[in-house]
Amino acid sequence: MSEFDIVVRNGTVVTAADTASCDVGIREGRIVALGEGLGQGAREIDAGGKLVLPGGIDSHCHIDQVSGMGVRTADDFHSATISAAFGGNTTVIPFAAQQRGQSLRSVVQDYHELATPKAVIDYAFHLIISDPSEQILNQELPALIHDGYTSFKVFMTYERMRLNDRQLLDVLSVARREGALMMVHAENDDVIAWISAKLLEQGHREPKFHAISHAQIAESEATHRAIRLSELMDVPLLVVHVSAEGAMNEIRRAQNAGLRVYGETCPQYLFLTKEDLDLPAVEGAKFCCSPPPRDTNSQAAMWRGLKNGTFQVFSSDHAPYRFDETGKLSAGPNPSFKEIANGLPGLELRLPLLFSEGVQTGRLTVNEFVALASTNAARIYGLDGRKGSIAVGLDADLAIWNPDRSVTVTADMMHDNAGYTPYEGRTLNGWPETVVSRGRVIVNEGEFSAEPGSGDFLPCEKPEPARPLGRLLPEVDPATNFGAEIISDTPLDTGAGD
Ligand code: DUC
Ligand code: ZN
Ligand code: ZN
Repeated sequence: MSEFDIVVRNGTVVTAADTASCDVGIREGRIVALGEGLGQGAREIDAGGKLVLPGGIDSHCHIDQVSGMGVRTADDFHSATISAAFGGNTTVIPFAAQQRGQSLRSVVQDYHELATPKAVIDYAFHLIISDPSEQILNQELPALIHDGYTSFKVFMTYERMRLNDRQLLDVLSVARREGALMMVHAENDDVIAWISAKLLEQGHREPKFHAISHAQIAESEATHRAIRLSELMDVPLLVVHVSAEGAMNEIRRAQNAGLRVYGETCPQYLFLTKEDLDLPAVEGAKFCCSPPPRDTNSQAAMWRGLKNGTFQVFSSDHAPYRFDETGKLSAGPNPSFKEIANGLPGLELRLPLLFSEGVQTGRLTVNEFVALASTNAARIYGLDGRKGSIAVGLDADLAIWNPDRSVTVTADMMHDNAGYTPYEGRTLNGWPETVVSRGRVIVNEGEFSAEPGSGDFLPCEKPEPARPLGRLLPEVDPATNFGAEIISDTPLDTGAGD
């Protein structure tokens, strides 16, 4: 009888910390041995000349979700997780997104019903909170955090989703009290609306004006404001999909001041620019996302932020819409830039793009790549007891990369439902050829094998303990009844009816 279910032999095993030539022994879905000359496996995988990396964790993707603009994304949990697997991922963290008026608990239930029968790799959920009523903040959200939904995204823009500053404070105070992590889409809604109105008044409708309306200053101002609000509450904050230097510098300054502010950027801000939105007819709609791609200086800044640690997370923000009446053109064949669903596909190419242009060019070490691809997200979102590294006891989630394989990207190769890729025609150097999810070889030689519904839900641990009260705020003053205690420990009165 074999000692292991699988042995991955002769590869170079890379974690965020170390690089070693050794074999990986897998039994019952977990890594049980690392070492030289391991005993026989029932299945042997020769990884000679290859890199054995932890499976990627794409911690920001929108799957089967109605977006901020009211359009459903193109993938279900089957197509999205297959696409993710082909891109070297073994975990995704999409959103259970609340529309106003909905119970968060029932939203979560709905997303489980979408994911359970279809997902082929493991998944957790972030929440999206668009309606922070007292019921949500005092009852549903604390209970859900307790049940393993320990991070949530809020929006400072989008008519249907945005929260005002007072609501952001309400939500932050729950994050503090319950030990959850708030992620923020930071763009100043009024700035975008004001510029958009001026552009439309002057007859400017084309997709390229999307990038102009989402001015960089709208992003840096909102990033600054979100950081200051989280500082007031002394809770961690993660600023998602940072696109430009101004916002990045706000994050860096906060980190230098000792605040627990994390940053995330995405492939579209490294590989695309606003010029991509300026295509004939409405072709530029394929590249409309928020924040928009900027310019080559911004791309260089994002690479710097990945290298110097300002960004801990590199995610896809996968939000695919077909280029037809179900998606990008749902408002008609000639929509104004305000009517184009925001978002791009990215689950499958996130890691090949970063590997090719990061590791192969020398911008990043392969260990830094692993940190950005997987390890940091596992730690930040409370999955590191199972995911994000290669170590005895962790789930056997591996991506075996051939650094010598070059692939020229075409839409036909993609496994998502977008029908196009923003990275068409690019040649990428290095490719994840074999993917192992909890000890199952799900991708090999371009073939896929895993049953719909074989992915597991992953409850997340609380990310990090709250710091003692009163560091930034005064202790409660009995005369005024004001202070840190008030903010964090009393049930909320959101002032509804004010
Ligand atoms: N912007 C978002 O906020 N989410 C999905 C995609 C996008 O462009
Ligand atoms: Zn967003
Ligand atoms: Zn998003």
